[in-house]
Amino acid sequence: MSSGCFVVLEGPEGAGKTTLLRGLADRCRALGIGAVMVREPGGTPVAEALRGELLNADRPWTPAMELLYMTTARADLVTRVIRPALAEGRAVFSDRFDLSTMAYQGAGRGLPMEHVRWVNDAATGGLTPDVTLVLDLDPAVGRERQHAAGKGADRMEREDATFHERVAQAYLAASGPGVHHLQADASPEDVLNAAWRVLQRERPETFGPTSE
Ligand code: T5A
Repeated sequence: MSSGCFVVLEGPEGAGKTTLLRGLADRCRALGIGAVMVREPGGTPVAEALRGELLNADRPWTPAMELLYMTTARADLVTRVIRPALAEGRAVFSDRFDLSTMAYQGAGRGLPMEHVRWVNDAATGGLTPDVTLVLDLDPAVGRERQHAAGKGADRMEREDATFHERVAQAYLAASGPGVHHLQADASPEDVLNAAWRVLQRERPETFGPTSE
């Protein structure tokens, strides 16, 4: 049986990850590609409960607690949902994963990157995405989009502009195997088409050959 394909969508607040995830889900459905969509933190009953606490603006989390709870939620999601789906040969799309922890708890909170990497590795058992699509967008534009959509600010979104600038810089600097940057100020349809071209180039056996 094939080992599936693990795709992660990343980027600052309001960059369009959820919108892209929906577009990818529709396209997979239309093409008969078996796909599982998850979000982080979340995706299991335990992880969704942790999400509620982590994003609750009234909770006094320390950076270390935040790191440990984010990765606890990830450990549950990886064990119960992501690994089993990949073992069935499915495509798994996750709205955020390990790069979020590097960007928010590492660059944003200033925790030592080696601690962030170690804890993440312990949580995932070394699972890494096959493809990471980073949506590049000025964080101020992302915030405007969230305000325009009427989204209330959660605990992370209440952090000041310099925090979100550090997060955005970490995303801009992200590189490595399977990491691709997409211009997120394009229309949702153009972002979806650009993402799909990357997936076809990276995994033609799952997403079909590119027509380029
Ligand atoms: N976090 C998470 C950590 O600190 N560490 C971690 O390890 C992890 C996993 C999660 C929070 O947790 C933190 C990061 C986050 O602060 P969240 O709500 O899931 O919170 O994350 P957000 O990024 O805040 O989610 P949003 O839904 O606000 O942003 P999205 O998903 O990037 O954007 P989306 O698709 O909802 O779009 C926002 C608005 O923009 C419009 C949409 O219609 C919507 O109104 N839009 C566009 N407009 C113009 N052009 C486009 N191309 C557009 N695409 C979408």
